[in-house]
Amino acid sequence: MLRRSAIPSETTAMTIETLAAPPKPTAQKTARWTTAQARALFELPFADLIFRAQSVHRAHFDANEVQMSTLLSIKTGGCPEDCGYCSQSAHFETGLKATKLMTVEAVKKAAAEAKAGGASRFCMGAAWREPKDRDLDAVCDMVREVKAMGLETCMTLGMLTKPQADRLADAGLDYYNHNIDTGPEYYGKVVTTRTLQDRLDTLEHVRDAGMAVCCGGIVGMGEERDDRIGMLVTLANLPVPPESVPINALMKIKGTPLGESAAIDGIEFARTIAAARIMMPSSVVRLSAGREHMSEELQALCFLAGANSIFIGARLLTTANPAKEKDDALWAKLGVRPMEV
Ligand code: SAM
Ligand code: DTB
Ligand code: SF4
Repeated sequence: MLRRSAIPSETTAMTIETLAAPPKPTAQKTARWTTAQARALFELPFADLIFRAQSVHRAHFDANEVQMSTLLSIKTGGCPEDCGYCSQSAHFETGLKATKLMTVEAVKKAAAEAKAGGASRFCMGAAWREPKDRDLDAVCDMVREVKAMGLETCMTLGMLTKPQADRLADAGLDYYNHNIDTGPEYYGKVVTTRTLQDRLDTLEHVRDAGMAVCCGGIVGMGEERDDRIGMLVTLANLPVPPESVPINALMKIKGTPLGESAAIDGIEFARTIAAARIMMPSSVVRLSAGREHMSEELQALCFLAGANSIFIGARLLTTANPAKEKDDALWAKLGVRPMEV
């Protein structure tokens, strides 16, 4: 039984149906979720948490539909940032070869393959602290070309100024991904070269430019449950919650400071997904990096917990993702259908 005092005040004594009411579409200054309220979700008996997450999920989405995106690293490695989980940081010896920005033609070819593989969105990532203005011309061409192929577009290029966000929006970019990575208390243990506030500033520029926000983080970096709670509370209390919330399970990279972190327990991972679903009812919650190391059963549990977005294709940015045949067999077993755009 959910402790009444632990439920957000405006939802106290409400039924599951009314709890699932969508958040206000306009910016909201007051916090939607307190830490105590979020912690109470994590502390629910598992069956109650999953039931509540499923109820919220079904009130907002077709529970058998999953949004499918494919990732491409358009500029790999040599990054000046020191994100302690990342294969692409120049601060660590990870054995990764740095590359230049891909050509628009090569990106178009990869996007065509992604579309043929069943993706409805193509996400392009660059190992930059922030894009240089001179790189934006090429990047905007990529957006226009990929969009013309009938795919939704997403980019993750690091921090953006407002004029850069405007240029990407004008080129037709649908989503911008920029993660907060972890909760405010653990943040300094993960990255020192940019602050959480820097990231929030970029998110504001993206939002103000009119693009949809994709923002989430990573679990399994040695953080405590309270840090996962802090991350979800920060996301849910953004002026407008992100349309897309990727929850990444750390892909451990040899040579990085966080590369030896203990893997997160599967039930705790599913709890994190369920809490994200309940706290951001109309957002798409992405079961992001880490599926390669998850059993079919854990992935199914995450879908039951309200995850409704994934990356398909055998590669993420620099690490592996399940092969198409393996994924297709799982979708057939679960009756999962791709979400229409
Ligand atoms: N360089 C840009 C930036 O960091 O803003 C964009 C690319 S970066 C690789 C995008 C996100 O991928 C990171 O913010 C992080 O949340 C996630 N990520 C990176 N390496 C990861 C790993 N080893 N395991 C899980 N997620 C990872
Ligand atoms: C996100 O949250 N996860 C994706 C995407 N946004 C750009 C990246 C995952 C990267 C996993 C590690 C790698 O392949 O290098
Ligand atoms: Fe660079 Fe992005 Fe990797 Fe951080 S996560 S080191 S910013 S590529």
